[in-house]
Parts: sequence; C-alpha cells; structure tokens
Amino acid sequence: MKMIVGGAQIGGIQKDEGRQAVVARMMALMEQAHEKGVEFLVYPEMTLTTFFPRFYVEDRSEFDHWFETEMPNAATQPLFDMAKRFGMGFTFGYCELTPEGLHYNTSILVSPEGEIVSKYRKTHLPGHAEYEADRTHQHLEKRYFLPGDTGFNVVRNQGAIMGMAICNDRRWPETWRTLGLQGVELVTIGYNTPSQNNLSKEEGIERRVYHHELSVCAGAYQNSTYAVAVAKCGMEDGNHMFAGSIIVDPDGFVIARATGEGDELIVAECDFDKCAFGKSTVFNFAAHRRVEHYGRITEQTGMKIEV
Ligand code: CDV
Repeated sequence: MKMIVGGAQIGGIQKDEGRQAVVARMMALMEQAHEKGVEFLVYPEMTLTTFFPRFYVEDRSEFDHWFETEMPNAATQPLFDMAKRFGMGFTFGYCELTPEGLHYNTSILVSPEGEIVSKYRKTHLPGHAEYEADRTHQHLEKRYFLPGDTGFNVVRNQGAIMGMAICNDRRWPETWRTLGLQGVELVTIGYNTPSQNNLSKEEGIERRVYHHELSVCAGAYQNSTYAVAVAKCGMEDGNHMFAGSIIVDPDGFVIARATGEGDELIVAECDFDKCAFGKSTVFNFAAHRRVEHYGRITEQTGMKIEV
C-alpha cells in the first residue's frame, strides 16, 4: 500500500506572531502539498506558537495564552476545513490546556474526514523547571508542561498504522520499540531543537543535527517503519533552532530532506509493504526478543552502578 507523505517544515515564529498568521503559513504549505499529491502531512511540535520554554516567567499562568483550550478552534478551523476539502490526513503539535487546568505538549492526528483520531501528549520533557542563572539558554519545558499521560499508541489511518512522538522522544529507543511492538508503519515526530543549549558546553550544530538524524534513522530501521521528522526552525526572537527535516524509510535511509531553514515542504512516496521485510526477519520481535532480560528497562529509571 503506497501513500505520498509530506513534511511541512515551519521557519521561526516570533513572539508577536498571532495564530492566524501561522495557520496561513501552514495552509500555504498544505496547498503546495496537495499540488504534489500528498495524502498525509506532518507539521512540527508546537506549530502554532514560538518556542516559549526559552523564556522564564515566575507566575507560569502568564504563559497560558500560548495554550489551546479546544481543538479545532477558531484559528485552526480553516486548516481542518482545507485538509478535509483536499482529502488529506495531517498531524501537528500544539500546547494543550485541559478543562482540569493541566498543561501538555500535545500532538493530534487528523483523518482526511477531519476527525481527530489520535492524541499524544509528550512523554520525555527535556530541560528544567526553575530558572538556571548559569545557563546561557533556558529550556523550561519541565516548568510549563506535565509529562504526558497518553503513552505511545498507534492508530490505523488511511490504511497505515501510524504513531506519534514529539521531539525529545525521538532520542529514546523506548519510544520506538513501544510503537514498534504495535506494528507501527509510520512514526511522526515534530521537533523544536535549539542549536545551542548551554554555551558552557557547546556541542556545535553539526553534531546536534547528526544526533537528531542518527536517532530517527536508527529508530526507523530497528522497528522497520517509515518516520517523518519535521522541524520548527530558524531564528525565533534571537534563538536559533536547527532545521534538518527528514523522511526515513524502514531500512533507515533518508528519502527526503529539507534544504533550508524556512517554511519548506518535503515529500516522499512511502510503500508500507516495505515494512514487512524487517518486521519478519531481523526484527521479528516474536521470534527474537528476550523479554526475560529486559526487566531493568521498566523497573529502573536512572543508571545504577553496582560493581
Ligand atoms: N523540544 C525538545 O524536546 N528539544 C530537545 C532539546 C532540548 C535537546 C530535543 O531533544 O531536540
């Protein structure tokens, strides 16, 4: 079963850029995608707003205006309408404030009929919860979000088994294997990855991009799944985030790649029948996994040196 899949990379969103302007940019990319025959489109993490965890506020409720209390809402409804008109499925990330007052870094998967068929709340929140004066850049995701309560789930959408992860999740093999164990064929990942996080230990942008790509390619290969990883990138109010959006095949090869740091569409044809080979050979989980030796994965969080 073949599907043309797109990744809609979004360039920087400044603090004063409203939702409507961002949704207009998303719709321009969706229109391009439609012209290229895209049937399913992936947008980044926190697509609707700037990456505000860069900034500290003592009273975190001052940042509630970055969160959505319903989805779709007035700002995003035109995007849902356009996708339905095109018969295109899509996924995007946003900041969710629930009726109970809980804050999550969320993504949703929307069917071509315009129904939200799956919701995922980010599991692995990087960074810290309090202002850290010795850092050159703050990364306050732990201040503004709760760890997600959904876990990693899959849904059958447009004939393929799809699962979502968000940004930092892509670096954790547990994410991929949990989806792989459910037969995932397409993993979608939106991300905002700062090029610099702490100048006192500068890694360099090339190394950071390499680690991003390594994680996605390895996760795709080791679970024999396609993966689409899409950036929000470029400059946001003086902070740079790297681009590097990619589509990866079940052999772990990059089959589409963004070339710039702005709004950009990447497209690839995914043949989901190709997922079967790895899933039935090297990564035939039923035949080869040895769960009796994996207990530490769920029983232990941090490293313990006992020798
Ligand atoms: N938004 C993110 O989760 N960013 C992290 C950075 C902080 C390392 C990432 O894993 O890309």
